[in-house]
Amino acid sequence: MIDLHKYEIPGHVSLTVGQGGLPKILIETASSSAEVYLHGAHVTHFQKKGEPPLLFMSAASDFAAGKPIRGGVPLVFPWFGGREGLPAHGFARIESWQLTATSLLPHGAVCLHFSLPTPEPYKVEWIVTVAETLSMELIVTNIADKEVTFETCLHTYFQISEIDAISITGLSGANGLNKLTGCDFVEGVSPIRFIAETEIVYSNTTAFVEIIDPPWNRKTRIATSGSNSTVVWNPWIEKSQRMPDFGDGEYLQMVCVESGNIATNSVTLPPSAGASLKVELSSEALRHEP
Ligand code: TA6
Repeated sequence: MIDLHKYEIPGHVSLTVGQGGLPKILIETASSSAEVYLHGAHVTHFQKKGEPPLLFMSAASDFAAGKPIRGGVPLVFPWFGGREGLPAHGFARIESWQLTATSLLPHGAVCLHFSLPTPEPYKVEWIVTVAETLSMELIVTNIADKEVTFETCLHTYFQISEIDAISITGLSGANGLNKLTGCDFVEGVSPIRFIAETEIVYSNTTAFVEIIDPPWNRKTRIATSGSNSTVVWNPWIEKSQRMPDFGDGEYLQMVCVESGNIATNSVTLPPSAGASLKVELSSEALRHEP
């Protein structure tokens, strides 16, 4: 067992035992705090000082080998969705990752590097930077001698005041596929609001998306690079009741805005080539109170 304590940075990075006895990394900066489990290299918490948490975590989540954590930022790789006889959303989020480096950057940001001990054909690196914002980058390199095709997605769960109070902007004009009806459509100009179970995959879209949360006076921006797909998901009542690792009423306090490359935006890499998916989460007040 590698001695992980060598990666600690006093006052900024510490290692502890989290839920389910899983190793957890605590990060503190002048403006924020965060938590990352080695299980799935899963960011489970990010909160700016003086604000509610930015990420949602289910109180019913599993924290166990072989099971995904429900909330935070599940790392979806190398496929999105279900595969017969295989783990949904790929294996990356249920594998134990290696912490390979930690550093304190100028201006006080904390940077963590992880790698996924996968067999060929992939080399997979994950970089999490905690500051006033939360930046996450997934770098996949093809180390085989033939091309590979895969999907990636940061399946981010956002904490919100109330599902019927928020709206989502930034996807106007994007090509949407409603996964519940199977219908393709072009997103209109009005902000997206939620009145029922919602699962939409937007393709060929690189615009930043914002979650507008008036009761919390908060605007959360999801800015990306290397992402061509966005998924917007809320399970609503019935699906929430069917998920054992999710509270029946928790759909009221969360929304998923997921960034990556799925379906028609899957990634194909020739030998030795690499691809980067980067997401930066930031928040600001909607109204600057006098
Ligand atoms: O991103 C939406 C989705 O594909 C939904 O179909 C729902 O299954 C969600 O992901 C959560 O998937 P999970 O495997 O984490 O339960």
